Amino acid sequence: MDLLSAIDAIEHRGDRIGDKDLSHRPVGATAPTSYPARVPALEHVASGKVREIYEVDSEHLLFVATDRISAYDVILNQLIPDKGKVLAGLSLHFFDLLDTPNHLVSTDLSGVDGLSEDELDDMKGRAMVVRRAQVIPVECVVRGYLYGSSWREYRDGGGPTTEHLPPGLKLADRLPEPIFTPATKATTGHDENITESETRNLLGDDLYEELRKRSVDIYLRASEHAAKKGVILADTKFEFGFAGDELLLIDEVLTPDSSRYWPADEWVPGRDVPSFDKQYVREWLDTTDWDHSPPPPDLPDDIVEGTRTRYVEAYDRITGASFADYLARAG
Ligand code: Q0Z
Repeated sequence: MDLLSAIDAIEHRGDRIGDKDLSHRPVGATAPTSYPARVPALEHVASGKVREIYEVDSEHLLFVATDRISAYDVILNQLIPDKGKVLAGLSLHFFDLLDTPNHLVSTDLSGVDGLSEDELDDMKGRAMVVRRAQVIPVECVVRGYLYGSSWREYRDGGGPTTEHLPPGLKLADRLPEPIFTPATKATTGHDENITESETRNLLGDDLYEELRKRSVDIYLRASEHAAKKGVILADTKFEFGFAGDELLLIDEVLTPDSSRYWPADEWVPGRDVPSFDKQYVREWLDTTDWDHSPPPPDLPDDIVEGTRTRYVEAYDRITGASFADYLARAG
């Protein structure tokens, strides 16, 4: 580890990411995509569990997907090599495919001043210059299948996400049509599902209708695309923002971190469905006696490698392209 990174690491030891207390985490290798991540030349704007945002100028941000991984809502101690590049590659694939107004400006970082060669090298394939938007404070969730928090609401007698659902559905059933089930970022760090009327009150009817229409339309197009590859897009979450009067799709799109992807041949209604990307690491974690509160156990090297392989397979399968080619093109 170089000296600057080491100093930076120590200075940021008390940092929190999202609402998680990460002070238990070792100050280890500190490439910009590891924890804690800082790019000294740029002002740091926000940290997510696995993403970082820096300021480029008043109208642009640098959006970086790190190799961090979370499981059971806890950030694990090990990085998954290339995971951030897989997620960035998937977002780029869908920005291109969907051709809907979005925040992407460029993956070429040569116009971002002050980045070192090491930082540029580390960010290749995982960073995007994006238009800075005013973020709409509602997570635009679309569900085509009954799972996760929506299943729990349904099973327990109903909740905000089940307002428009018929009776008699089973866990993981396909819904008669996709439903728009917005959520707000609660202060607990967990998203909180909100009803249609709560969302209309927050956004106004016009913006509500626009976001619902755009979100469901994107979900339908992406799920048709996934279905051709033998993949079910069970649900996904979009964020939107305004740049001037333009409504843009922002943030990551249709990545395994923002979506629930299932291998179609493993979908059995009435049963839990293994997630494409995280099932493998979860199954290893389940062999330990970890209670899902920090600190998590260290992942053995073979589990790190196996997890990386699954992310790369997810990229190849969902895009129909080759992650090796993506890396080669990214340089
Ligand atoms: C997205 C988030 C992350 C922490 C802010 N184009 C944009 N303009 C303005 N703000 C955002 C975006 Cl994408 C924005 N988030 C979510 C992402 C780390 C929080 F990488 N926060």
